[in-house]
Amino acid sequence: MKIGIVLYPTFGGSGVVATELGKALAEKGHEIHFITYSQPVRLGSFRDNIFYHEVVVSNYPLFEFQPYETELASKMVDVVEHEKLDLLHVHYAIPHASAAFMAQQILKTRGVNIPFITTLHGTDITLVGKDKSFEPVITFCINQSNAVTAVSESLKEDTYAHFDTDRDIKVIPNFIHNIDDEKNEFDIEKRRKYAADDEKILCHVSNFRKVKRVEDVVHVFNEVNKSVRSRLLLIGDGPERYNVELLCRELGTCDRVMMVGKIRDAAQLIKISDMFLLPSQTESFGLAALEAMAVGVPVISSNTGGIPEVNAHGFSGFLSDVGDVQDMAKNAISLLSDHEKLELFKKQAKAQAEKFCITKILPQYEALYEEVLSKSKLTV
Ligand code: GMT
Repeated sequence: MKIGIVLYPTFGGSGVVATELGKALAEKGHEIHFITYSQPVRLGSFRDNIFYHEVVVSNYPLFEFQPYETELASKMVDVVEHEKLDLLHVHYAIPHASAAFMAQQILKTRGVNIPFITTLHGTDITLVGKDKSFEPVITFCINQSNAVTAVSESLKEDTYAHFDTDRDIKVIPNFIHNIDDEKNEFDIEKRRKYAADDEKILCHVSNFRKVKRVEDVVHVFNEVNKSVRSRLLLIGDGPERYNVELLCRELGTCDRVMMVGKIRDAAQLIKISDMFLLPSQTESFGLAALEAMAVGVPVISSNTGGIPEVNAHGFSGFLSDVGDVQDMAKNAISLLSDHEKLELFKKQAKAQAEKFCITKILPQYEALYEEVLSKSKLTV
């Protein structure tokens, strides 16, 4: 199949999932065309069957806001027509699904029939619960997509709660492309750069937005460090970073907290950690937690949204109510202070992640593509 994948090229979960999906499809022989405004961060170096089409946004002085959606729709029209794509798969509804609908309508007037699939990722749905101004467009796009998928049962339910739609939404969970591949060998020398052998490492990866509650990460760490000598590894960057730095100064933990900023291959650093913290306010899936589990790192998380579908309480880690940093710290200490239990949870975390291996998920997307294509051929 020739598939156009529209995505955000950034470190955000939807972009990571879309890029890894494209890479896996390309490995199976499909021809993949990524369409977005800069090279996806997870794309890496050249690969067979993968093409990248950059959407260049004009900065004509009249525009106070650049018309990205229009440029994107135009690029989709061009790529579909000239690369003879079979279907479009757009990740994140805003504005990818509405741009895809526009491209589809334009192509119809040129005698080209192209179906599009929308994958809902989280904040494209949950954000709308707070900002109703998006609602008419998103409802329309959900109803007009040739198929809709959501990354968790929880997100599917949120979609029905926030939007006036009863259309079928297929849950296809996020996945892990390479479970603990050879690149990510445990590296004791690397670990020693961050912590002494008798110290534990707690880790958090995110875009440091409010929804991630990174300050809770610091509070949990502060409690843990009182009982178990530890270090905190913070990976990523975003609007809350400064507040987090202030909190560390206030608590006097700066010398034990390492903020490494945005890095491309976080798995190598996550792997030297003993525990991953994800105390989010809401999370449709929690890909960062799954990526930690895949390299054998247990997860202490909140029990919100789709996280309980990923992190199995008492098996791959522990779940607590949002904001209950005391409970999170208690669970963390119970694991970190018991060597055998920690080793068991590390193994179990990896076993839980294997349920989300790409080999189980890819066929679900391929089957959906086939179904959508055969339905769209019938309607021509
Ligand atoms: O909100 C983010 O952190 C970014 C966002 C995205 O689309 O890039 O993440 C959402 O999609 C991820 C991939 O499906 C999920 O793993 C995240 O849980 C989800 N974030 C939220 O729901 C807050």
